[in-house]
Amino acid sequence: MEDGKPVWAPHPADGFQLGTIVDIGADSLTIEPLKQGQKSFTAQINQVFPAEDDVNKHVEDNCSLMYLNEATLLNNIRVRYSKDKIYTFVANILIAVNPYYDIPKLYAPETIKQYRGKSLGTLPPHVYAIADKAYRDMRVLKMSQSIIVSGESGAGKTENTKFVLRYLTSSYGTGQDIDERIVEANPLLEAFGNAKTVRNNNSSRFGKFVEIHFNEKNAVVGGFVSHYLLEKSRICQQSQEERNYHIFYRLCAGASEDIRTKLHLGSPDAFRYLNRGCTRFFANKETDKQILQNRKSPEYLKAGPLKDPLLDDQGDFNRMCGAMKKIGLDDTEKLDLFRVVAGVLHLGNIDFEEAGSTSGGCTIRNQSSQTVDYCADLLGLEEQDLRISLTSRVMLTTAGGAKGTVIKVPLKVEQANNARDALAKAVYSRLFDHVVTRVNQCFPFDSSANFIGVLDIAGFEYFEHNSFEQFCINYCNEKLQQFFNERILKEEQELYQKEGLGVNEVHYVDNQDCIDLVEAKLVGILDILDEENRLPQPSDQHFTETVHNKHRNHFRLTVPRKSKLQVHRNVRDDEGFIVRHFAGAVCYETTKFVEKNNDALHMSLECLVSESKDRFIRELFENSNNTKDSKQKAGKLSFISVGNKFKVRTNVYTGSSFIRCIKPNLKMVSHQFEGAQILSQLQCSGMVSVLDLMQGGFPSRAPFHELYNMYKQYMPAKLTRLDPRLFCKALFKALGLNENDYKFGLTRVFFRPGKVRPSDNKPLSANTWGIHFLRNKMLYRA
Ligand code: AOV
Ligand code: MG
Repeated sequence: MEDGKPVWAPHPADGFQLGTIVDIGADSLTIEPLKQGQKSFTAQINQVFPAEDDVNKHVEDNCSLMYLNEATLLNNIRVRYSKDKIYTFVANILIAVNPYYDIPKLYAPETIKQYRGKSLGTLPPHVYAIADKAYRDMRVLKMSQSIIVSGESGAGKTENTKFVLRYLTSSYGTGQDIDERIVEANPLLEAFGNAKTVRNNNSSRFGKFVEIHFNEKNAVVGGFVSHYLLEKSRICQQSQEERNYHIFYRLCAGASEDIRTKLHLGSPDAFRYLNRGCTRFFANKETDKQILQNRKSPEYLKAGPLKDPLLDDQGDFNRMCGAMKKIGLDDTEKLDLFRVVAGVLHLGNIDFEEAGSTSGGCTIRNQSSQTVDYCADLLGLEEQDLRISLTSRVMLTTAGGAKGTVIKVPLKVEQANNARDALAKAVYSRLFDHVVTRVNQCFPFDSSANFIGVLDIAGFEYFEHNSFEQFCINYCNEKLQQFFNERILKEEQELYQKEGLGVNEVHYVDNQDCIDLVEAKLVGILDILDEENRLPQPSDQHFTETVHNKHRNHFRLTVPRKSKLQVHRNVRDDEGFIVRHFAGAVCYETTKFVEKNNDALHMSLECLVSESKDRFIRELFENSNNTKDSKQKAGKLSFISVGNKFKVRTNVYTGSSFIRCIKPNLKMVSHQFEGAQILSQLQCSGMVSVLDLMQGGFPSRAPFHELYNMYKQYMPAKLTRLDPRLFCKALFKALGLNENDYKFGLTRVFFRPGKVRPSDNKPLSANTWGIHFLRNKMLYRA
């Protein structure tokens, strides 16, 4: 960086602004902004970056810029985004900015055709290019591949995942039902597993790994979906302005009269599980005002004041039914699903009040009596049994040495509320498991040679209040980040070493300590929580204290009060802890951690539903066969198995690709690029470390034998007798390439950033011509 040359300096809203250096201090610089009329300011040296000569220029592969740093990356993405070019490569990693509107033709069938069989880099960056690379790698290497899609909530993970699935099935399917079904399974999964949140109107509240399986001839034969961690707490309660799972509202809004009567459905606001915390009516919208005025209108009765103007529950219901039909669900099966959904809604309306007697127990409130009736009917239970099981629990006692005596303990109002909610969560989450299992039956396959898997899990989350759900999600992301670090950063350095390039090591933050903090045996937070659950009187407070005691001076863990983050000061030290994640510090409030880790039903309720008269309900509970171990299953074990599953999955392949999704603004609108916010996502996702690595390294490379094969026909016969490495040396000499721009490894040649130029309109010098020619002739990424 020199005086007078343009640089990128920090800007609070845009991330960076252009300026020139006017004075150089010990560790700070004085910058004069390029924009007229703005005052000079000082900035830390390490936060100021060299800018490209032409800041309006954009490139498809960020690595072909001259200066690789967070500022030029942000600028490149910004310029591209303003031209509707939402995809950008950083070497093999695809960055995808959510456009929040449908860009014409971007995903059209013609576009799918264009990308078929094309090497990465020959066409503009696209999610299809990544999908095709995965496919070609699978075919050539005869090895399964994974595509890992990550990013914040609302960044576009699920949409891009769907584009990958559609691309692969339509390009490499057999044109049979199966192809369509793999795509059509999504609306069904989303109806039961997605919900409106403050960050995304269609937020996935579960993680999924979708595998598309291929036969020996590399044609699609079937699919398989694994799911992780459905957010259960949402079933009973949602935060302000958020909703429960879509299916609840859609059923109320879209079901036929006949079904509505059968399931005793009314407007959504009649149900406790839907009417607390959800989006209230937006009375400023004319159409909604009209609906509201006519409270007897069919629209009002169906949608009620919880109607969300941004969502079309009725239309979505019809689309979901269409998808169900396409994947082969018949009417009986459909009704089975709806019956359970309605059963959960009615269950939520059951209320308790203190019993008059001295027993300390409770009874069901009078008004709820019809509700109990409906609920029992829909779930195939005896009404009387349901009443008893909700208000008392059966326990095995060891008192007085008489081991195994069964006693019935009355429940207090609060306990009965918890029992009811636990039952609702158990029923709904088993239903979701069933939906996934059923979906998997729609695209069965006998044998497969390889598969391409796409991982779409909730991105890193931090809210004003963060609870157990965020803790689990962020732990998952921590593991994902570690995998990314290892795969991209470690492997890259190892390659340089193996090829003998003598490049300095690039430092990146290893997050193993953070993962250990969560999952280590005995002292990890998950184990401490499990241990708390086993105590006779578990409490969130005691759990929190134990966590702090066991990790007094842990770099990754602090007490809220000591935190520099103002917002967390009001959380008492025994009410939470702060974890320093790779993507930033998050304060978790531990109220309900114990309860959320232990969704287990008490024994009486478990028995009740597993002996339901309704075959479907019975099967939901039979199949999972975890009656004995439900406590463990509901908490740590099922979660660890998520971690383990994930570990196994990602370790199997050597082939994996990454798509980093970026959310351009918090308002969820098109054409708005909030630079600072985007910059922080790029930093969080490890992209900035990748750039550091690339800037000091050699992001473009080509194996000698490939160059040899490509060029031998143009070369004198004498040269072609050389071994490929020597041949390339001779070739590069002949082309007059500058020796500082490339390095010869043992098996391939590496290029410095910015030295493999994409085609632009400038006339090329003899020097750049050589590399330019190389680029167009070959796949320059190994
Ligand atoms: P997410 O999966 O990353 O969030 P989604 O894939 O659901 O985010 O995207 C959120 C919304 O952004 C979608 O419903 C679309 O309206 C819009 N969108 C995303 N990608 C595109 C695109 N390529 N073209 C047009 N619109 C798009 V989450 O599951 O909440 O972690 O929790
Ligand atoms: Mg999603």
